[in-house]
Amino acid sequence: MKDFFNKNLEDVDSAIFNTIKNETERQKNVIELIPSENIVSKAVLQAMGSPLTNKYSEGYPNKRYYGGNEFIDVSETLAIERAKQLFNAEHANVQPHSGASANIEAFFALMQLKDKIMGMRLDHGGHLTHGHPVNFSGTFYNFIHYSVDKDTHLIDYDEVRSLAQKERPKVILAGGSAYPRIIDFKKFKEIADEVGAYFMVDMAHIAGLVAAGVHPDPVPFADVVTTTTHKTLRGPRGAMILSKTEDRFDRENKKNLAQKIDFAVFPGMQGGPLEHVIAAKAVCFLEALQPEFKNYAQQIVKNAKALAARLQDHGFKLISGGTDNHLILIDLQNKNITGKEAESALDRAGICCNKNMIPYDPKTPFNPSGIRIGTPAVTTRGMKEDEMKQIADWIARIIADFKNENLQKQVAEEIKALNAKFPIY
Ligand code: DSN
Repeated sequence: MKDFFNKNLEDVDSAIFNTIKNETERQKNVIELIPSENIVSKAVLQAMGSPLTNKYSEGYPNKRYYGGNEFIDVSETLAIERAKQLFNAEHANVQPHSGASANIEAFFALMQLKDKIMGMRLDHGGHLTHGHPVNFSGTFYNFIHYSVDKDTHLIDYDEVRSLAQKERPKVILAGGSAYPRIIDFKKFKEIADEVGAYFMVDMAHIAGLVAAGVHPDPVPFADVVTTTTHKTLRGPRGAMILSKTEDRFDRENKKNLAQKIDFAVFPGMQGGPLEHVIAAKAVCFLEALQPEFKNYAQQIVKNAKALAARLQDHGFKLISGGTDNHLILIDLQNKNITGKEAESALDRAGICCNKNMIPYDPKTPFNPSGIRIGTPAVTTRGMKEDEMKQIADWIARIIADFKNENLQKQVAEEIKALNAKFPIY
């Protein structure tokens, strides 16, 4: 038995070994433009692939339901303290397994079943967990959705205000997964205050930009902020919840807001935390606290702007006319190709992106009119504005002739040559 545990993966399970090898090769060879993906450091990988996965540690540092947690407590405490330092937050819970879990837990802490909450429509840039009817959020809570303006594609804060005044929600939620522009969190907070609502932000997409100060910070304004840790923040797949300590609307309760959040995560929604991932989150936060991370996040935005500008030179229509952050939403209606066709043609050429609904899309989620691209992963590889122009040129060539498989193969080879200059792992 002892020998079994000391064998390498290659010798124990060649199928999984080869799959990991193939996937790593794929990541090396493609231009990764899915804006929610990134490439973690070796240090993050090492923390994730560690024996910390063996440990049960239900509870919180120094308040566990299992013994033997003296080292796990060190790691989780470091993750909490670094998260608080990075975002200047009063409270951090680093246990949520995913962004969806973090949102469930935040809702559970703030609301009763069927309470009213306002969020952005999914097809206007919101998120499935922001009240879509097929999701728990749309089933358990009474979601009211705000839209983006039909012409500018920007959040219409006047609409948000009048909807909030009419509906008097318990929570107003900002943030999303396909909104390419700055979100005015101060304005949202003013509206929340006017109607006596909690203000919650899901900053999953922009957390790295916020950490580096290249996107306005929601933390000073929001009661609760959820985020994943694996997008622009460039950490392991997982999430966390930041919050204020005090509950502005419930000072009589024995629990303050920070305690309500912790209680909603465990024992409310989750069991044993993934301590190997929490250790990797701690590493990610340490990396994000370094001055180099600021340069990285600035370059993400510069790259997105360069990519957007060159795509526009090629006649692409961009939702909202451009980008302020890491992502670009392309309206393909003038290119006679659907999002689905574009995604698979680009995929065959080695450019990964995802089909996406655009605001007021006449098509369906399975075959929408847009694609969503972004620059976090290519920026991690070290690519800059010149490479963004090259990528835009490839996208334009592929889309203009999307059935041409020879062209796709040729571009895939050109991409491999470029990627060889920007190695990962
Ligand atoms: N799946 C994530 C994204 O791609 O934006 C959001 O959950």
